[in-house]
Amino acid sequence: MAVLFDLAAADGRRFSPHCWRTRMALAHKNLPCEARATRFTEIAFIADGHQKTVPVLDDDGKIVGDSWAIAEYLENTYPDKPSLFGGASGRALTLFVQDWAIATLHIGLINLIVLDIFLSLSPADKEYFRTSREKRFGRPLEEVQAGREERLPAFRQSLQPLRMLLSGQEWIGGEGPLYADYTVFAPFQWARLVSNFPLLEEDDIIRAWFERCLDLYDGLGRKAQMAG
Ligand SMILES: N[C@@H](CCC(=O)N[C@@H](CS)C(=O)NCC(=O)O)C(=O)O
Repeated sequence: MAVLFDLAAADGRRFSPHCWRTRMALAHKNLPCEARATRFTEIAFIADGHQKTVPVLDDDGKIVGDSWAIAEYLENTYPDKPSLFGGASGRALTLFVQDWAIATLHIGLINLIVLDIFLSLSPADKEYFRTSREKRFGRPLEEVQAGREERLPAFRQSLQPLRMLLSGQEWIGGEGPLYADYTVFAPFQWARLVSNFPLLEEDDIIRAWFERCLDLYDGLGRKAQMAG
């Protein structure tokens, strides 16, 4: 069975957005995997020792790092299984969706939940995460997250293109979910798993789509352990 090296919090919660894309992609392709708990401070010891980030897939000895490279590997290696992109044009358009998700969701969310992420980590990871992220932000994690209530309306407003799309179709992929859905699902799942901060209003159409994503593949996303 394939092994997916999957970022884990102190209590085993799997919260990484990049890893969630890959978890969903493997399920979409109907490929069973062992999602192996990996801490930030254990990434350097994965497989060949050359990996800097997770997810990393070990597919019967074939090591692939980077979520996009893994998606392409799965699409090319298992062409008879359900397509992740829906063809060459779909693959090209998915890159835009992924870029939007990173620029709008990952960047928007990290400022709202970075301290919650830190609090979920194991002691060794806490030290690594605080040092590396405070270097990146140039200030303490507490300050980055402070005042998030005031920034929430702008974050919600930034999701308008997604709302407009979902008002006319059930999935970003159209009639069924595709990798594009998973790239957008993953950062919301990240927030759900480490934080209790209410990101979306109760009646936000994005919520209904997110709930549909949580139900996919026998509730793979929903079964994941939540923030306590
Ligand atoms: N481009 C990579 C990015 C993966 C990534 O940044 N993963 C984070 C966890 S969500 C990580 O492993 N970070 C390692 C670190 O910060 O040292 C991908 O899409 O897989």
